[in-house]
Amino acid sequence: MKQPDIKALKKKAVQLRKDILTMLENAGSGHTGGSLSLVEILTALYYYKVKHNPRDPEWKERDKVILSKGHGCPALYAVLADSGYFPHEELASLRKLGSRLQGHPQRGLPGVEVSSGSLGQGLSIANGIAFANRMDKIKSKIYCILGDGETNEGQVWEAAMTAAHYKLNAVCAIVDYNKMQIDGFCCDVKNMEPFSEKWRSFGWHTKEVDGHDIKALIEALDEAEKVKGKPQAIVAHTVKGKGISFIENQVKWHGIAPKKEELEKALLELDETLKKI
Ligand SMILES: Cc1ncc(C[n+]2csc(CCOP(=O)(O)OP(=O)(O)O)c2C)c(N)n1
Ligand SMILES: [Mg+2]
Repeated sequence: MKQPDIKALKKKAVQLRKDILTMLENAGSGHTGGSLSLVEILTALYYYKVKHNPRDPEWKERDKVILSKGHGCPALYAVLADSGYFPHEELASLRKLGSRLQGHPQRGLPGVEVSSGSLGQGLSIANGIAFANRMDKIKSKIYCILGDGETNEGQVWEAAMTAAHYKLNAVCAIVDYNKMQIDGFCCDVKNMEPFSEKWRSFGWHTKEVDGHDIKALIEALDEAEKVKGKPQAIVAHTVKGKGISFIENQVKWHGIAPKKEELEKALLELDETLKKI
């Protein structure tokens, strides 16, 4: 197994946060908090774990990442552009009329595996792909990223039962467990605790990690890949709005974009973070 350069990946995460905030400010709308909480999860996936080829996005043997919490797509777009799926300049077209980079991901943009945004559906789609791959004897891993609020959706738990029943060990769910959703804290809206125990009792191999610790995420992903006969859930403890002091843990930052002065302030903070890596 290749050795990850954790320092380089941490720097990458800072650059991705800059791209995310810049494109959101330019769009004038979008989901800031839930994009920033995703960054290390996507970094560990795309720059370490996922078997993919940006020059051949439809390569049959590729692993697939499904962003079930589709509103976090600015983070996905930043990673896909940086990986070479489309030109970096295209990030400036986020949420513009006729753009391939809509407010929720759409098939048609290279690297987007599934159109998403209507919460609760991604895991069922992951199961379907895993089933099809099993029939076609294609060895590929299907990663499905869910929001914690998203798991209020009953369909998630139907899919969780299905994946365990059919022993879909190609499926790995990663929950961006930032403890918040659109209207407030998850524990107030609909408490999902004990959360990891739920996944475990549904028959999943379950691991909790610090979702901003790239090394811990990588270890959890490596562990998940070795599991036989069970789907795997990685419950990644994250902070909504991670990385920017005045955005972290603020409900109001769920669905708004930074204004020009806020962007400038945020970019300065990220420069400081970069110096400390
Ligand atoms: C089926 C459905 N219902 C409602 C919404 C509106 N919505 C968008 S984001 C969101 C909150 C999701 O919370 P969470 O999954 O925790 O996302 P995060 O905290 O990562 O932003 C809601 C209710 C939606 N996109 N789809
Ligand atoms: Mg959340």
